[in-house]
Amino acid sequence: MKKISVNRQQNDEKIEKDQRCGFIGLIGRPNVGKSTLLNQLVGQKVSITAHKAQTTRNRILGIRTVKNTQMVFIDTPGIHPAKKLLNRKIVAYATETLRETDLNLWLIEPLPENSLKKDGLSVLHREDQEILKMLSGKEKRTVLVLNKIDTILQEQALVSMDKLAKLGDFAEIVPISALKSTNVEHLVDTLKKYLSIHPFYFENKQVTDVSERFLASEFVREELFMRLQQEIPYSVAVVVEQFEEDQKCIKIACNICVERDSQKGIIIGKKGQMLKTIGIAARKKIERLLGNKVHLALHVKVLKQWSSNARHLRNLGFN
Ligand SMILES: Nc1nc2c(ncn2[C@@H]2O[C@H](COP(=O)(O)OP(=O)(O)OP(=O)(O)O)[C@@H](O)[C@H]2O)c(=O)[nH]1
Ligand SMILES: [Mg+2]
Repeated sequence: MKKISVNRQQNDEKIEKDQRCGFIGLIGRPNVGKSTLLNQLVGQKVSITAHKAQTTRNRILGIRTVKNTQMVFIDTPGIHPAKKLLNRKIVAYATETLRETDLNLWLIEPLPENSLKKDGLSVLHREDQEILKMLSGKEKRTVLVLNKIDTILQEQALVSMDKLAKLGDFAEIVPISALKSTNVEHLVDTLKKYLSIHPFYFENKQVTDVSERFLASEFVREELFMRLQQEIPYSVAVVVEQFEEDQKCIKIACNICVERDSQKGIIIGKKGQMLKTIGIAARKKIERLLGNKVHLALHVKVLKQWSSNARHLRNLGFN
């Protein structure tokens, strides 16, 4: 597995003694901006994002090493009441992460206007009430991150923070906009003091634990998420069948697995136009990631009801 790394100027600087290091979980309900924040924190796209909920399906590490500090962020799937087997598995990835972290960032969106008049737990969305319960039972510290402050007035952010502060014993409350990168560096500075002295877990230049192969499949899935409607994004899984480099380019072939024949037709589109558009957009993203010319072949395959079938899920890597 080839590791994805960047050449950061600071990595060339002398690493001081007394390294500080820790695992930091990004926890929250779907669509609050966890993956957007992870990408900002590591300075490159290692986790896909979309305006639809339940985009992330795996635990994805984003590693940020500056001088003597290494922060290992863990992006997790959004926590929600899950019925389908696939969703139960991905929510478990998130809740199990809580056992392994040194510190957790609980991402939350600004409270809606009708909540600003309320007090106590009722200001929270039901899913956030459950997450608060999970975090409260843990001895680890939680930093509450109020994301998407670019969508509200400062006054509303202050009232939101005031109400949220009363709900738990948070180490800090930090307002940010992950999308606009507002206050993200302040968040990083704030986190440093919660890391223990420990040798680095990863090499200085490594930014993620996922392979280029996995990211290629995720970039295809991101295009499917962005361009398809209703239940279809939730019925697709992307599997890389070929990933080979020759002198001219990297040849990648992916199977897009769907649950029903009708979904296959929609993804292929009239005269294959939809699949072609998805392929071109995904290829451009993969070329940017790999810094190489890519030949991308996409095939759509029906794998009946894969998201509710334990054997299919295992074969697709959801253990
Ligand atoms: N306006 C605004 N939008 C944001 C911000 N952060 C994220 N978003 C948007 O919110 C949507 C969801 O972002 P993601 O990063 O995919 O959210 P997530 O929490 O990882 O979602 P799941 O993986 O489904 O749990 C995307 O459309 C982002 O562009 C922000 O600070 N401001
Ligand atoms: Mg995500």
